[in-house]
Amino acid sequence: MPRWIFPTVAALVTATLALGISVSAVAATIQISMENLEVAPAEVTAKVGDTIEWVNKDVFAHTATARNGDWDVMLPPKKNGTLVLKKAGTVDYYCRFHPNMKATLTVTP
Ligand SMILES: [Cu+2]
Repeated sequence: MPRWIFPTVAALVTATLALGISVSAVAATIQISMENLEVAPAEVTAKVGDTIEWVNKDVFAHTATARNGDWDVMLPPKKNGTLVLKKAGTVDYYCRFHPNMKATLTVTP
C-alpha cells in the first residue's frame, strides 16, 4: 500500500468532520424572553431552520401566537417553548392572554 494513502485518508476524515461541524453550526437557537409581560427582544431576525426558544420567566402562562395563523406556541409559567422555523417571511405575533405583548419575527431563507 503506497504511503500517501494514510495522509489522504486522514485529510478526508478531517474535512468530513469539519464539514459536519460547520453544517450543525448553521442552524441556531435564538432565545426570546417573556418577563414582566414584555417580549425581549421584541424584534428578532432568524433563518429558516433556526429554532426559536421562548423563555417564560413569569409565574403565569403566555403564548407566542402568530397573527397569520402559522403557529401558536403555549408557554406555561416558568417554562420554555420552541419552534423550528420552516418558512421565510415576517410574522407578527402576540400573547393570547395579554394582547399587549407584541413582537415581530423576521425569517430569512
Ligand atoms: Cu401573556
